[in-house]
Amino acid sequence: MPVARPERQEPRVIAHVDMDCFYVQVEQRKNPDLRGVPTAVVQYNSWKGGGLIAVGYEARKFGVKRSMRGDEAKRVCPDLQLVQVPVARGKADLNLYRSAGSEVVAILSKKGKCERASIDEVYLDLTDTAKSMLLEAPPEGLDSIPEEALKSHVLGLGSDANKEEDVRKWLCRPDADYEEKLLACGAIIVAELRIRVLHETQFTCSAGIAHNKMLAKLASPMHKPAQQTVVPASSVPDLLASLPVKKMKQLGGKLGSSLQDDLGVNTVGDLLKFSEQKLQDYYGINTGTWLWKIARGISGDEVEDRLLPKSHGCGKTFPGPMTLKTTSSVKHWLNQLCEELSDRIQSDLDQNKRIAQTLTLHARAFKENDLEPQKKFPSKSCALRYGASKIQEDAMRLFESGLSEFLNSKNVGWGITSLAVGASKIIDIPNGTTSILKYFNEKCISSNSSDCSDALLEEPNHTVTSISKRDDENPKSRAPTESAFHTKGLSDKNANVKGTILRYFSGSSCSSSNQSSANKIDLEEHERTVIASELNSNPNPNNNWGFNIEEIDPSVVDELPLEIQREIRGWIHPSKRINTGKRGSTIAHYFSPARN
Ligand code: TTP
Repeated sequence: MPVARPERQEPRVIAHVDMDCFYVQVEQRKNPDLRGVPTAVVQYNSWKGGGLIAVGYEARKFGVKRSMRGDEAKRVCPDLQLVQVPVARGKADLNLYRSAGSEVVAILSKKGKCERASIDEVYLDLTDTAKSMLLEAPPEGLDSIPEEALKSHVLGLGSDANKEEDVRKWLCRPDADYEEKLLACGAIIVAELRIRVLHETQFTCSAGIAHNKMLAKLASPMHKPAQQTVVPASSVPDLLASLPVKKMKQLGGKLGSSLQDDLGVNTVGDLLKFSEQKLQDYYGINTGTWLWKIARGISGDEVEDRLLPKSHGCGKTFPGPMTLKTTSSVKHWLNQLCEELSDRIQSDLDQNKRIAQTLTLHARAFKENDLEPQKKFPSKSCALRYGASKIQEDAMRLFESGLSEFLNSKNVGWGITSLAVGASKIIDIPNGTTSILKYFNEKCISSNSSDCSDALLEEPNHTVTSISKRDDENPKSRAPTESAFHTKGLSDKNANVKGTILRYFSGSSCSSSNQSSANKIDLEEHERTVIASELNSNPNPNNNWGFNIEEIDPSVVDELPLEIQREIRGWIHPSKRINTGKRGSTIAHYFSPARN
């Protein structure tokens, strides 16, 4: 359920930039012969000419729509050029589009805090840039206003023959209040950015410029392609009065339906009839307040400083005759999807030092003689283990668990029309974080870094237990895996944990030393999580780790941070044990921040 965030008192200038028919533009840049020609990008399969996923604006004029299949689109527009999405592992390979999106993000992010919201959408917080402009070069003092800015659509300004002149006057009003002056600066900055994007990438984009993310996002598609729309505060009531609730982000689903069915609210403006108290009575305090605020165009959501995606996902649909009807066909396709997911999270790890923690499986399914057709295939998640084979294994188990729930354990025929796997809860690996492994990296370095990191990254979150774990089939990765990370649900916990830490203390699990620094950091991060989880679950205060202290090589202890040395020496010589209860002095405390 949506939650209202506190708004900032200071006015903000936020832009939402959305690329126009993005995949089509990428294909047109690749093949300039397609420019100006009706074009659509199709995810090809033999069923009715494949599904359209992007439609160029020239093709839209002929009535071609994304919901069409290739054959139907060709009937509507015989000259339509259908370009196939690149294929890898039997499914769409979107890398070309992803990196094209990154080119744009690189340009936009130079002007303000930038949040990459999807493959082709970005939020920008331009408040500081707009403030500087207002101080140093306010619009009314400029010799000329960029033409692109003059073409802006300013809501509430009306549209007549003198539109550009009206926009110029609006941008340069000396009597406007500070908030609106900032917005005018924002409009000029965005116009310049869009020109830059076009020059440097050959892509056009559209934008909404407003005082918050919600309004900017509503405005960006209002005038497409290659245009921008500005939302002055005074235009907000009119904008929302006629906006269907379902068009509002977060109101497309059940909440929006409930507003329509239970309260008779059809437009966002209709919400104004209800007091905050009334909305809270219906939907709870948080959501009630959120609804009350969006009805007034108020939203405190901040632009996050994030140039990288929040999650990774890959999916494939199996329409019509392609429907998957056997476990082995599902396994085949899940393996393809998981391989791609694994490649992507691995390169995120290598390039950006980020770890994904949760694996999720989604599917669309039907069953024979269905008496409850509204019942959906349940999405399932578990802790993500790195390494393609482990992801494949876990995804298959998630599928089996979801299928059994979906079928209610009945033995009936079923079909899968779509499969997707996702990696989420992505966290940065803090650079320079002190952790035990930092002190052991030199001793614990695999000769095959990917094997070692695979094993060590195996189970980032022990609390997720929806899937029982088996040892990996790869014997190379099994060695550190089986003892190090199977800490839950095993009877001989000591023996198990002993393997975890003593391997590093004795330096026996790995050898040689050519692992990349990225992988070293991965080891640290993961080990910290594992150790913290062990610490929290072990009740013995004298030996939190639950292994035989006598087996620790004292020379290794010397290399630890002082506070940890003291704690370990306290276990080895309990009589001399210092008080480690003080905040910040225990290993548990030492590692706990990373768990969050
Ligand atoms: P959108 O931004 O939704 O659409 P678009 O850029 O094609 O067109 P518009 O100018 O109307 O914004 O999607 C961005 C890209 O994401 C799109 O080019 C193709 C891809 N996409 C899919 O693959 N499947 C989908 O269902 C949607 C909606 C988009």
